[in-house]
Amino acid sequence: MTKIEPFAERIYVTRPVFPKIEEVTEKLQDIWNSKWLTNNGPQHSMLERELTDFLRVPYLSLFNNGTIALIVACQSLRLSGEVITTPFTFAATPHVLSWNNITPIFCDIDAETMNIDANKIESMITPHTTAILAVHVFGIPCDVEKIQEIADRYGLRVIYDAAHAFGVEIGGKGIGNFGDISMFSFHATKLYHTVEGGALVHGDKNLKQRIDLLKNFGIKNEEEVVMPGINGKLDEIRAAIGRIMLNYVEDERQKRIFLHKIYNEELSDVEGIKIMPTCAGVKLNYQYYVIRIDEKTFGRSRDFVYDEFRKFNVFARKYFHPLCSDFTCYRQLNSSNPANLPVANEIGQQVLSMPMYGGLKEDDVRKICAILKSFRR
Ligand code: T4K
Repeated sequence: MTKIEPFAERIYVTRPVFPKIEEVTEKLQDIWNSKWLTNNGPQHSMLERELTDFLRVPYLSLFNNGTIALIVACQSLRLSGEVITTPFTFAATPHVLSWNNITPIFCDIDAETMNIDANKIESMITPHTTAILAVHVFGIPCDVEKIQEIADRYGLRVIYDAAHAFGVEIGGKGIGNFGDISMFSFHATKLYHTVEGGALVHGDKNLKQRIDLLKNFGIKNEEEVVMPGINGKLDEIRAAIGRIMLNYVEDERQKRIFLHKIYNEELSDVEGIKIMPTCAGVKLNYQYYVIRIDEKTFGRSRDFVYDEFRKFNVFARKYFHPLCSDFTCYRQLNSSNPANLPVANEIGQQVLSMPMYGGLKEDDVRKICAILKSFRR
């Protein structure tokens, strides 16, 4: 077998999409002419309208990042007590509950979708439960129907952390139309970004008013401050970049669809590697490409692969390991007991997010897969 040489430069798990600098300069000139830098300026208003259309949702409020947006989502619904969520997510998800003085209750995940297991939610409900905070992890939709059915039966609110799910549609319906509120992250590492940024989407006009007050210190007018709000505002420069980036998102998605197919082609028959699930009736965004490595049948552990990849200049990531339930701030919770989370604990040891961004070439992906296959024993 021929020896595989390391990549000449580091291959990261992702790379942000950069717009043409001239387009940014042009928009900056508009901002300079307007003498308006932040606090609900014209770029902000236009981006809110454009994203409302793009995501096919009734109402949308922009934010300076997805985490502040989620904190405000909990405030806007006046959540308290306990909220049922997933341990298999980015740290921000349970942290927004803690910032609202709410106890996260970790529910196990589904072995296929890696999302909260809707069949296990009901057994975790107590008199203190006020909501379900589910995550469409890696852009794969949760079981939205079952979650809503449980929420309706118990009078619970539903918030979706849709940080990974920009542009995803279920049966032609924008994914932001499910639950009470959904949050999108527009961080630089996402398929669509505003450098840093995020949004809350929902179907209730009064809720939009409340959310918009909460993200602006609760200021109603110069004489009245009506609630203890925060500063969650997106500035004009990032809103303008967001407007430009809307023209890039479909092209980037198409490039990732192509790379996703190459990964599938190379890896679907490799014993011990599980590729991403497919979802009937769902328009996916192909933001991530995540594999699961079964040590028994692949002959090597995920951690071995992660370490060895680095020697070839491939910087894959263990999204999401450690589980949130293993963080020092959460592991004392009853629901964090690994016996309660067998699937999440198993998947947390197996997942690896592979490099995925439009700038990758077909040959790069084929080489990454060849390196991976060379590790097999
Ligand atoms: N909920 C969920 C489920 C989330 O995944 C996230 C964020 C949130 C909520 C919170 O939303 P935000 O408040 O962030 O809007 C990254 C992102 O920073 C984070 O937004 C994202 N999830 C998470 C999954 O990934 P890190 O700590 O892994 O990022 P970092 O800096 O290691 O970047 C990853 C790779 O990207 C680097 O190895 C190289 C490349 N990179 C990164 C940046 C920032 C670049 O090439 N250029 C860059 O500018 O969290």
